[in-house]
Amino acid sequence: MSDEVEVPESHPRYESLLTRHRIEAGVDRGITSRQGLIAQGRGEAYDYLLGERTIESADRAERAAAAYILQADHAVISVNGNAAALVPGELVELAEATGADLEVNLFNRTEERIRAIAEYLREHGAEAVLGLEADGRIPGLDHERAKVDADGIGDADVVLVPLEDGDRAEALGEMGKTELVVDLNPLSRSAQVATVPIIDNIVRAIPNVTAHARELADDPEAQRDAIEAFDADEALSAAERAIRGGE
Ligand code: PTJ
Repeated sequence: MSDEVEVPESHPRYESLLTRHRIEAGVDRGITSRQGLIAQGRGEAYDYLLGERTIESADRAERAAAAYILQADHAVISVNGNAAALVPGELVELAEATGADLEVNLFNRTEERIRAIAEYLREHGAEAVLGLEADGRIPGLDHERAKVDADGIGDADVVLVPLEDGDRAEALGEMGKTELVVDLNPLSRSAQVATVPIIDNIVRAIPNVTAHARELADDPEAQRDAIEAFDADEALSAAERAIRGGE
């Protein structure tokens, strides 16, 4: 997939147009679902109101998320069609920097899309991509997202779940897993139930989690501090204030 868009980098909406192009190309390539286009539009509206920047509370969330991943016994980064189209290389880098696994998990699941996403991640340097076995189930979910790899999300104690609806996030929480959610909507159910809600655009969030992880890697005390300093309710309120009031 090419990053080329027909607008110069100096265009004031360049980043936004590039992001749209990636989602569009993701649909053409069979990675992103058509619903992914709608989800992206929804996300963009929140991002616009946030000022298309990483607010301070989101940066603290990204640092806490990095610390949770580093401290995990087994961290898994769940990848859907939007995440794969927008930040394939960045997800691979985060996995490499932290030792986390990558697992494809889809709402609109088809074997074809799972394979296309796994291949796309491998093209971006991933060595192993989970999600094809689907030999585990998340209890209490009656849709396709319940299908996980038993030795992947099934076994994980920490799961990063970008851009999804809330019921799986809730079910993962009930399984006792620590959930790190990336979602531009602070009112979404997945953000509301997350241990760490990251209210930021995934294109900014993932590289920033990786940067924090690199900085925290050899410092367990700083990891503990990052986790202790983070307050999920405060992060949700700060994002809502920023969106509603432009603060
Ligand atoms: O690939 P699949 O089949 O697993 O399907 C993925 C989508 C995203 C289509 C599916 O999970 C879905 O329909 O999600 P929702 O219910 O639309 O929720 C997506 C959430 O992500 C919304 O709250 C959006 O505001 C948010 N969002 C969209 N784009 C971004 C985003 N958050 C962060 N960064 C974005 N770029």
